[in-house]
Amino acid sequence: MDCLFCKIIEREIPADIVYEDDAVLAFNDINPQAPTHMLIVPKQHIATLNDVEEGDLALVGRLQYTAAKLAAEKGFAEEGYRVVMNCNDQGGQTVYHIHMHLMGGRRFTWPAG
Ligand code: DGP
Repeated sequence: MDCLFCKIIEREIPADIVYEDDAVLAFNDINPQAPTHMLIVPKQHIATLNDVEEGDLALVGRLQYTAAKLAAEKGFAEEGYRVVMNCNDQGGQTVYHIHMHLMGGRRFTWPAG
């Protein structure tokens, strides 16, 4: 499968990996939008949020749980942070393997652009 994030998971493409367990991998975004900008991805290939099935719900929850743990490790859990999941073209998705952006270390504005 020609998927960039699957290749990072398989170590075929290098990335700055910050966390790994049996189900998820987290690595620094190549184009950071904040002092800390990580991507948390499931090891299972799921192309978009629209493809999440009922059996994947714990896995998707684990992305959020991992984001909160990493935010605490980075020291910005209390001051706050932003998590984002983009879906399809109009939602801003460019890599078709679901991922949670974890951004911290600056103030974010709303609404998002
Ligand atoms: P999205 O637009 O939501 O699909 O986010 C994709 C993110 O992936 C974007 O912020 C840039 C990041 N990205 C793209 N290619 C690479 C890569 O080769 N390595 C890393 N670490 N991040 C990448």
